[in-house]
Amino acid sequence: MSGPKPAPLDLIVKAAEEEFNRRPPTICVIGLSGVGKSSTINAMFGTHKRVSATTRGTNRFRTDVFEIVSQRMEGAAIKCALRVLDAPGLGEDVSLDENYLSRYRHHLKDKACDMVLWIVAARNRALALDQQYLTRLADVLPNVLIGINQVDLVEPLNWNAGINMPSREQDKAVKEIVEDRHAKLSKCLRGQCKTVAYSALKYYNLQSLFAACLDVSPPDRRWMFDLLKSFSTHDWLNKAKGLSAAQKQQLARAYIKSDEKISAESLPG
Ligand SMILES: Nc1nc2c(ncn2[C@@H]2O[C@H](COP(=O)(O)OP(=O)(O)OP(=O)(O)O)[C@@H](O)[C@H]2O)c(=O)[nH]1
Ligand SMILES: [Mg+2]
Repeated sequence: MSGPKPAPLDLIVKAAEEEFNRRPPTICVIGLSGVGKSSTINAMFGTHKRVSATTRGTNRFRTDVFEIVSQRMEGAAIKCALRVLDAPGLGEDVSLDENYLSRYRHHLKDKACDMVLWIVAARNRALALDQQYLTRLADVLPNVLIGINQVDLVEPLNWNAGINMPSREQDKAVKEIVEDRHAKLSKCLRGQCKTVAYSALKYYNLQSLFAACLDVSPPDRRWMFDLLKSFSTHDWLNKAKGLSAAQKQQLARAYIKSDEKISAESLPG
């Protein structure tokens, strides 16, 4: 017995593009000022949101829609869209926080977001502000993931640039940080949540963050986020200063599964 005839590729592409137009996948990023919200979105999705090392990079509450041409599907490029809700970091100015919080609440309550990525900086151990904000938004935060960014800046600040990974000491510290932040932040939420440590700047562990984003997004929308992935193992390996081309290739092979193309048949019918 033969199954249904697979739809021709151009029909699948057309249907996918229509779905992106109708309701673009939407991610909301929240976190204190300068934790790397915009950098994280740029690293995962290849967008060009403004990043700043000094004063606020994102200068007002905004909903951006980015057009992204996905090359992830076998045999075809797809015109996709991504909606990002982003605000200048909370906690930057007490006179602005109430406004941002109520706007986040408004958007989240309307179920306009598929998922929320709550970002903290690995070196920040003063979590009271994040706890306060999480508690105030907890009832409208169903699909939330906690990201711990900037792990390259964890003490004793001896990032292993040769392999673009934390040093042994940093790795140990990062594990302690993940345990501590997870306990302190997840208790403010109403359900379970996952916590992932990474570095947007170094592309370190970005794949784990991305996979966790897929996990928390609604199952029927996961394929859309998956098509939007705009980084690969090479982005991480290319920043490893001490690896030979052969070593890079060997490592790339070990991680290649996560970079594999998506087949048209795996998209919903
Ligand atoms: N070392 C390091 N620096 C990072 C990382 N991610 C972001 N940064 C830096 O942190 C600074 C702030 O990054 P942004 O992405 O602008 O942070 P933001 O949270 O969007 O900031 P606001 O929009 O002002 O709230 C910039 O100088 C980035 O280059 C990281 O993983 N490691
Ligand atoms: Mg920003």
